[in-house]
Amino acid sequence: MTNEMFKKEAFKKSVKDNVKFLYRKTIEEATQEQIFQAVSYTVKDVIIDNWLETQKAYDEQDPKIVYYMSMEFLMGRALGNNLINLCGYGEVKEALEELGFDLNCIEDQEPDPALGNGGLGRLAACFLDSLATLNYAAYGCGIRYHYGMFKQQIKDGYQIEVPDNWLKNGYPFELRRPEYAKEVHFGGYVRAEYDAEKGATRFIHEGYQAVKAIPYDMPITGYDNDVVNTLRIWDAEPIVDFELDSFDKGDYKKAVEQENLARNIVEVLYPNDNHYAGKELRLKQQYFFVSASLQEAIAKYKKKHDDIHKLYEKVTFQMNDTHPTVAVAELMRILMDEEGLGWDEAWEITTKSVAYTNHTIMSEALEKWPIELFSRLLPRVYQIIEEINRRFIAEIQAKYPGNYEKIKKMAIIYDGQVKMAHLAIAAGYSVNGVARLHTEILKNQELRDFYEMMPEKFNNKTNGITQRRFLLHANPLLADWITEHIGPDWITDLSQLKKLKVYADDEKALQEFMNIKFRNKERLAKYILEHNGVEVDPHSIFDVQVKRLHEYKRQLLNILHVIYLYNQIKMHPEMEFYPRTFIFGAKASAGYATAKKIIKLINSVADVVNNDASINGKIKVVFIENYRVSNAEIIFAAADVSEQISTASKEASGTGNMKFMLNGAPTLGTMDGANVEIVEEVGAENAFIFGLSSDEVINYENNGGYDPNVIYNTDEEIRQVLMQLINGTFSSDTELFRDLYDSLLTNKNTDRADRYFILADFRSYADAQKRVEEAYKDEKGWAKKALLNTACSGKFTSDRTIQEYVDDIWHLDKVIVRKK
Ligand code: 26W
Repeated sequence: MTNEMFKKEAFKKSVKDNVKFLYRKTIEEATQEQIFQAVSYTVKDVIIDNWLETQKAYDEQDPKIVYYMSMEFLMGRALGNNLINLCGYGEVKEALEELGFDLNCIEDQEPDPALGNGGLGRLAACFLDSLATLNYAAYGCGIRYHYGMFKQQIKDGYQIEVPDNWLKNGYPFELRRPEYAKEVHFGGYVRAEYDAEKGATRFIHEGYQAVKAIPYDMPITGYDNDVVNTLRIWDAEPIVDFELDSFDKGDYKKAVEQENLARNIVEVLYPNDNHYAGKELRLKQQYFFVSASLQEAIAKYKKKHDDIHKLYEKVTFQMNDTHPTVAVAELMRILMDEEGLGWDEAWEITTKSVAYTNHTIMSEALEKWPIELFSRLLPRVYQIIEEINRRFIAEIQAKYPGNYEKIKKMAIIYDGQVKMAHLAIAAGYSVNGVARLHTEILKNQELRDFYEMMPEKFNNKTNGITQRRFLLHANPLLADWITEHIGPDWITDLSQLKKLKVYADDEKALQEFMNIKFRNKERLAKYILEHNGVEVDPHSIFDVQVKRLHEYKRQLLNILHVIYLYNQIKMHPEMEFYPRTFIFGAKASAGYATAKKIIKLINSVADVVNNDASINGKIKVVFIENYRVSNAEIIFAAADVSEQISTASKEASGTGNMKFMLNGAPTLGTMDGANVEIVEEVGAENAFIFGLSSDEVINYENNGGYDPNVIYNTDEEIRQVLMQLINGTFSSDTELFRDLYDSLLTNKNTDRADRYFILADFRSYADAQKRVEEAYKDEKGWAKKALLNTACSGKFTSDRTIQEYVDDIWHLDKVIVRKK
């Protein structure tokens, strides 16, 4: 696939010109970073034309628009992805070679825009890619954090967080749009005023602090269709620049406060994943981007339409988890206070415009704001939520007369807190989970009362990932091989991959497939040597667990099993053992002590195991520093085994599991999240499943947990592994891992022992690992499993997910931009 716009000679000239104009340098004098900037500007030129064309098409065709509201967009690098989607990657690579540059190295100059934590943020990025590729009008709405996800360094085995100053050199793929600035108000008080003419009370917000929201647009290119959608992220600026004379006016304090508010609000992404901390600044961030985005959406709608009552026919807002849920009340406020509608009209429009996706059932992730904080920061919005709550409770009472338990469980405001999930469900016209099992758990456990009261709102949308980034860009060798065998249609229709099934017994094809895997393993081995200084053997099994560090994801189970294997090899040196490289990558939230301790443990085990000559390099343990989107692409392509070992019921979906599968790595996992559907697609014989089921876990939880001490006392090998945490095997400080040891065996006031069923699942996990080894030794058998994983991964494209959102929730129209 080629693109006229990237004719080599014209491209080279444009890059040279950009280097000259931007840096007053010749190509020979420019640094790699400067070449990156120059190339990016050339690519942006191509994009701008399509961007304008897309805007024009939207103006003419007036499609319904989805606003995907998300605190996080984990975009990853844009240059390579844009070249892929513009079908210019090959030409540009060659053009740069002729200029003496390697496109891969140029791509490496780009900072990862990491405006997200993990799954939820990366999903938002995949969705934008699919929306543009499928010709739907969509805006991403978010925050232009000055500092994204921190960079992780490992020092002495410990995680160190380093600020991610991604805007340091200027980011070429963004466009500042000051002409669309909006004002957002915080604090102050609400004054009620009776309007005799209308016979109605008006509410006037006064004494507030104001912040100016300035949008920056990032282009989202569709694949080979000339569509360019927009990710609009908001930056904050003070309304009036700090003026000395305001001191005289007595406004000095306020001027300083307003300036500080603007400075702080978008400074940094909260690095918590699945953990609610209740920070005031976070609520400010939420309201800031939600208010600016809604104002913009309504202004845009009103340019073309004069009946605000029909807003929902042209506009829909998807709330990515509860983080933007204040949108419900803010939309009500705008419709009533600014558009002059009454409550009922405003409520009808709102409840036909907002929809909610739930991404987690971890109770510690639920957002519940203290009413003191909420009402002080957002007095008018709070007032509206109170009224929504009052009416919602009346509805509950009408449906369940006298049942006060229901009110206690379902009210939006209760126990001095505003419960954002309840607000999202009460107002949303759709509530969806992100994998079949997850949605069932929502309906039958977590949100049971809501499901009972309004079953029609609930639906499932199993997550997906974009094959453009995670196969076409990440794994060019495999992408080419697939295209040679089944043609290029898989790039926009991933179900085509099933055509590869005919090669499942074709020796030549299997051989080629595994050769590609081997070359990708060499590429990763090189990366690990360069970045970790550890040599790993690409002939060993690459067993990979990369994801955020969280107890429920059970990296601890993985590393305890490594210790167990190490003990086995030490005890029986003659035992047959297929060499294995255990690869980890994970960031821990800065304040999550247990997670950080697990990182230290992994690195401590790595130190001992990697340096023990007596095991002949049979096991290597590698912790890849600073796991992020850009190195993820290299890692997925090189994996033999995909570790998806969360405690069943805890992982809403997982999306890494899909990226591994797409790249031909069988899943070693529990029946959790989307693993269930992965196994359904690929067949149980091509996965390695173990552990308690979600029903069993939930059953234990509802009955006070289980007792891990029984296992500790009866299983000698497990006991040995646990003892090694506190006997100096992995640290001269025998107390270093005491907390981890205790967490597995001792009930605390707040927590049950082994909350995540690590000991309960240990034997079953070890057996599954044994099965992996046996299967891997059968070379042809393994190749077949690997190939079938790729062949059966079609369901897990975000194109399918997005089409389901469109069909069942958003009802968007396709827009054609390309006129050819
Ligand atoms: C308030 C703090 C906070 C921050 C982030 C709470 C919750 C979150 C996210 C919802 C956590 C998250 O990323 N969840 C993940 O979402 C993915 C996309 O749907 C799923 O694949 C993962 O299973 C889920 O953990």
